[in-house]
Amino acid sequence: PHPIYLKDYRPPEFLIDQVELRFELDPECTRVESRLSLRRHPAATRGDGHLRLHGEQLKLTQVAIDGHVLTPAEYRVDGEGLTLHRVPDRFTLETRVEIHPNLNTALEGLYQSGDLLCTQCEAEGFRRITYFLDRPDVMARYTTTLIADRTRFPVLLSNGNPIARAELPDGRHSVTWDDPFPKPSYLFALVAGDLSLIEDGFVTASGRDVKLQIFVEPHNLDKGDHAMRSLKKAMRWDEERFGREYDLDIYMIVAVSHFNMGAMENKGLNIFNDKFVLARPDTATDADFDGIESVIAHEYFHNWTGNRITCRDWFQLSLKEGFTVYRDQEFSSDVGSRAVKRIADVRTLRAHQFPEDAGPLAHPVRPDSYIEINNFYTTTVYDKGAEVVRMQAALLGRETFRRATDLYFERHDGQAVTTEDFVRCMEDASGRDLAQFRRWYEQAGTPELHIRGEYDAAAGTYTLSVRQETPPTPGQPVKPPFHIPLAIGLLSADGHDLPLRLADESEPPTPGTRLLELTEPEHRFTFTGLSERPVPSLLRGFSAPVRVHDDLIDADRMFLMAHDSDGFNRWDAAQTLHERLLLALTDDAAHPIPEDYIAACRRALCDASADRALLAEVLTLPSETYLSDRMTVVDVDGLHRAHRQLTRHIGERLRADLLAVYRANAETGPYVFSPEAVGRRALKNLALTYLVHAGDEEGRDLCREQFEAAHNMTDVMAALRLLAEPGGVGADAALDAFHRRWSGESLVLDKWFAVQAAAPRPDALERVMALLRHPDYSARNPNRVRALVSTFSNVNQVRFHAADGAGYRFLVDRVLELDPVNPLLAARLLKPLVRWRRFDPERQSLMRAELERVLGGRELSSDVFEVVSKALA
Ligand code: HT7
Ligand code: ZN
Repeated sequence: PHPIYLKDYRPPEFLIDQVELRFELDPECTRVESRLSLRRHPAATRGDGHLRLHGEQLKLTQVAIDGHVLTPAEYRVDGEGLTLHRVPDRFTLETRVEIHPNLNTALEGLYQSGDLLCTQCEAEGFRRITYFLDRPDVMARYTTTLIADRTRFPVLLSNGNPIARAELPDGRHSVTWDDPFPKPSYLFALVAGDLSLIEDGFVTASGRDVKLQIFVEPHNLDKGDHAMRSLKKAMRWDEERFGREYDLDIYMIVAVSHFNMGAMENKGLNIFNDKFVLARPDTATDADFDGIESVIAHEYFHNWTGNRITCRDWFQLSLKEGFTVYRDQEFSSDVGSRAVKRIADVRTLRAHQFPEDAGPLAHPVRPDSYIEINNFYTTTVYDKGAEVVRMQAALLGRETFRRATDLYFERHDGQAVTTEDFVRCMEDASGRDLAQFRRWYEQAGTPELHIRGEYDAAAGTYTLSVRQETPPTPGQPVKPPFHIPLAIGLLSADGHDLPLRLADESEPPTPGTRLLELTEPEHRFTFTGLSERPVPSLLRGFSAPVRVHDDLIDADRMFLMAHDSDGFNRWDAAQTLHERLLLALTDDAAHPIPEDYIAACRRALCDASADRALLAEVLTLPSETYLSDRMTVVDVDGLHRAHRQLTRHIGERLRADLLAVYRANAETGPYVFSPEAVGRRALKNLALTYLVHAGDEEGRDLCREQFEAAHNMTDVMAALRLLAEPGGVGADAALDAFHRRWSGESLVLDKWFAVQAAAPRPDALERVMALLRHPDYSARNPNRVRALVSTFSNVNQVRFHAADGAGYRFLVDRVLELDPVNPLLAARLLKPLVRWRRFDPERQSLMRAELERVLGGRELSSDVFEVVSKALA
């Protein structure tokens, strides 16, 4: 496999205006006829006169130009496509191919999921359906006719609006769909099968009626209401917040059980991993309800950020993904709690993106090369990409940012563009120069801010000195400074925000948050008029994706934890306290656990006025995986021991308060999914976790009762997770009862697999290996593989990194087995091994040997090859 470079981008030599597709659908052998209207790109440099179309795993049965059937001498087929020798400047190309959806285990192109047929074309799956210019800067209008057996496939869906239906002889029927919006091939979709329909409607701001349809397999008909509510909320929000209205008369969502990622934004016909559609209070947790709301919103928002305006090439992936993640984050903040949403997003960023940015797979938000594009659907492109948009929104201010996005939508509607085009809209609407800001798209690595504060009592000033530096990343040894928005506040001794007046300012500032801009390697900001030493609240709301090293003392952090007007920073102060203590306990189990720390936790726990969800976040200890990123050499066993020790200590010391909080937040009525109710359950289950870890008898009884009596999956899973822990009494009985109760409910069974994979019992790996042989396990279902294999290797850090290397061997065996079946999934499974250099020498050599074993495997996919070769480089 060879890399593809951004610098080599050239516009396509041909454009395709119109696509007519005809599918005779059959899982064993589907026939695809395509009719393309091609014309030479007006601006393209004339090449060798040949036309190369992408195509993989297709059996070509006929090819014709302008009605003239070609002889084999007039074209060439190889593993990557079809070359037509000498073509006219404008012509119609007809091809006929055969494909085999039932053999398509990679789940790219047209494949079978259970009894359904469906497609996944992003990024390069369309070339597995027909010969095409399968690149996002070729945008065409599609008309699609689907023909299939009426009994097996009563529902036939594609993009756009249905324009014709017909009954055919021999029990078949056909439906023709027309999509009036030009789109790149990665947004093409079709679905065929026996599906039940949940239907609703939406009237747009301008008064148009849109039909909303969610298709699910018949036994899931009672699990689509939350998805429908979420969709309508998202549609209204996008009108109000971004002025974006839906454009077709029909919006369809289909839930399928075999899907490589979360969902796909195909024009007018979203295809979803059923995990992000199906929910009933007794089958789905609050986290699942939350995930559905945000993924439904995310895919809907793509209609403007991705579909109407798409990417010129795949290096620009963050243009649509970063911006759309930003939009879905803002949606969730507006319909829920802003601080809690920000905390969840920053947790993800710190736990996944920061390590990626510090490891061998680090790449810029706009990468400049790739071997396999599937490997670049990363947390850097998505989540750091969203942070880059968020920083521009902060620098411009809310109203100017809205003007800038309006300009972007108006200027580029119907086009395939670049992140550069996006930034230019930000500049043109604001009049600001973002030249230096562009480095966020170009330079990988997480900047580190070193911040020192100095109070001068005589002058009444407080000076912040800020220095930035960014560690080297592969191919980028030295980095000029970033343009960083740094939001700060200064707190008085009584916990109020002080006015922040810089030395040369005359305007009286209002108390609150102030946005400083860092552009140089070092800055000094002097604030005046301060009669007492303030406590600084730095990087409020996490205003930039950076690591901060400050000179605060623990007392300052406890003060911020109690008083900061910025909810995010109250949480962050608590996290730093937990983290410092956990790392100290990792080094030395006898390290004292300070009384004032316990008192601060008690104050937070008993703060009846605060948002319960925020309290639960404040009192949740950082995960072992996150903490391992904070150590120079990861001490797997020490971290696990310290985590247990501190959890137990808090459980013992706060026992009475935890029991009171548990009881005060007990579920009383039917399940409600509201920020308030979710917060109550989160705090209650956190209290239960501390109690059970402390070995408290009453806590254990409450846990067993909750497992047996709860009517919602959030509470059932919280209890089951604790029962499945090492020493959990009755774990096997509880797991068996759960399995019996939910056999046949695939998404609930995923939870059953995951809870066992995550439990850090000494025999965890043996149990996971036994589960591989369970009749409900299937390597063909990505959700099941993720539930068992990814949960074990990513969540169960102490057992995955067992000193004998058995966890590593287990993972690599799975990767080698899966690579020929589903390379995209196999490559993603490898992620926990990529950080091998962070461990002790013994583990390093075990991990490296396993990575080398992968490289030694015959016929690796480009997906797996790229990850392993970069990890070892
Ligand atoms: N845009 C979608 C990406 C996606 C995808 C990419 C590669 C292979 C399979 C895939 N399924 C979905 C998802 C999104 O970000 O909305
Ligand atoms: Zn997306």
